[in-house]
Amino acid sequence: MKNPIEVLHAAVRLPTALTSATRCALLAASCLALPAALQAQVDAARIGTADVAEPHNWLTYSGSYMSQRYTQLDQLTPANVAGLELQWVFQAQSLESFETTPLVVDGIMYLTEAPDTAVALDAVTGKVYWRYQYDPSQDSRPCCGRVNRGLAIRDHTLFMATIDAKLIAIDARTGQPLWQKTVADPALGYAMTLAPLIVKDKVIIGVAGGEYGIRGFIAAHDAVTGEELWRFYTIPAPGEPGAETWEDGGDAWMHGGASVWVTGSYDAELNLTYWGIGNPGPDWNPAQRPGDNLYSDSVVALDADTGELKWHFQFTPNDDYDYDSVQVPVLVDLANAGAAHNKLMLWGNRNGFFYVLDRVTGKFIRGDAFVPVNWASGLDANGRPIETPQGPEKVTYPGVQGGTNWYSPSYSPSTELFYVQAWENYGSIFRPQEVVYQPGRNFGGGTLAGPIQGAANLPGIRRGAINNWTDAVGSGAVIAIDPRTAKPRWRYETTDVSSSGILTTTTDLLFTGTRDGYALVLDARSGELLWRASLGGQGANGPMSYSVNGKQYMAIASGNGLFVFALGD
Ligand SMILES: [Ca+2]
Ligand SMILES: [Ca+2]
Repeated sequence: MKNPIEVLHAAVRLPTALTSATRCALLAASCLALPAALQAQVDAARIGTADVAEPHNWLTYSGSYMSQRYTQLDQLTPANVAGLELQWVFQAQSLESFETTPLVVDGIMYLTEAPDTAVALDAVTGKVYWRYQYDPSQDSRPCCGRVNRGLAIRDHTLFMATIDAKLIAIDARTGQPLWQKTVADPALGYAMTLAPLIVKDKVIIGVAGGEYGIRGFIAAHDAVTGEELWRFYTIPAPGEPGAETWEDGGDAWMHGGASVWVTGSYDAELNLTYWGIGNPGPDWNPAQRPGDNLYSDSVVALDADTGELKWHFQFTPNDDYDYDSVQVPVLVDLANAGAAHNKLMLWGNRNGFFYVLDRVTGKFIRGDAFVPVNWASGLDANGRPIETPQGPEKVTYPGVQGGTNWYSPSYSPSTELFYVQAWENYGSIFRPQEVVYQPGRNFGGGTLAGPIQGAANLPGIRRGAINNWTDAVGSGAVIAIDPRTAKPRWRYETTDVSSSGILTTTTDLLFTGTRDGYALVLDARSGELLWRASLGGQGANGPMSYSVNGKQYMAIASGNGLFVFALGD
């Protein structure tokens, strides 16, 4: 067997005169080496077909460009899933929120831990090959934790978007940084928390900071040089189409938020990349920004080569409630579902409504509430909400964290159902206040209250070690929705709301996590509980599946650990 240190040295071409110890120190990483498996190149074509051609790998954040979080791996079935056994655990060194979806390429797993550390592991044993820790600027000021949701890979390069708004390229074989580019100024509230999306020769990213009066954008960088190739501002400047939806006539558009903090999707045939856009700012005081505030709370379809806008659909015009529409655009090909063709987009929105859109044109096909909603009585024929504002000191449903949020839903082409983690019967009282824009300062424009005196007040997306949640402030459910009707097919109630994503399989399993520490497997057709394990920490990532040497694994986060399961030998 080859000495792993020698393999690693060959890869990075360190001067041979250095001692092994010096070499290890220079690498600022563990001295274990990656096996040769990574020599195979990951290109966009491979990402585009991975879900079908190589389901043993997980090459992009949502598992495929369609973002269905659905795997063709079929070793785990309803009949045997009760035999799952823990294989290994990765314990993050960071105690900040652990929201990464790992990538797996030919037996190597790549993940991130907060704030901006990339790690390469053996996907069979959990052994760490290398760690690359980037220390972000103290200027960074994320609203909601120093989160990182994962990496992108192209060729031998990993891409990480940092909390201080840098894009960093890392050599996947060694963990060595190759280049870094400043994307925006963290002192002004810009941050990045998403996993980048590779489309052809480009790395596509977006900026968070919707609570700090930023002007959001999506940008494509050259994957080799890091140079910015195009930038799409999510708020039009005066004179551009859509600028008329910022009716104040002043500078509201310059600080109007519309951030981008969850990874988009891509349709190679249309060459369109789809991204969900966050709330307008100030979050809770719409009186300071009259008009529909495009493209906040919208999905945009951009030409992947140029960044040109092809269409948009706005879910929540002139949002009062911080209903970021950053959810992953789930692309499905489904016949007889209301379009002249099969190309649809499904969306479980933070505003409490589920939508079916035509992804060629952006046209609304159907939609319905999937949780109790009172800010609107329904959707009109064009999908625009019929608003029913509740007024001062009244409870608005869903509350500020929404009917769902950033965590990934799933679609199964096998069951033809869409699955979403929902927060039900959960409300907030919104108290708007005038706020003056100050660079880098919070621009929320109001305060919030929970409706239940003495109960756990307005949960953050994260929580501490003790779970004091009660049903009085809302409950959670996994809901399966039929896209042909927009109606629920089944619900699986949980004792707490959840911030976990969902994975489905071709064998009709559904994997998810809960905030009270369980990993769950449900029957994707019926919602019946098939297996669960108490892992002791909040689930806040997207479970994913891969296989190595014919053995299927399922990885799910709980607390600050990644737990990897497979059938016992
Ligand atoms: Ca409004
Ligand atoms: Ca927000």
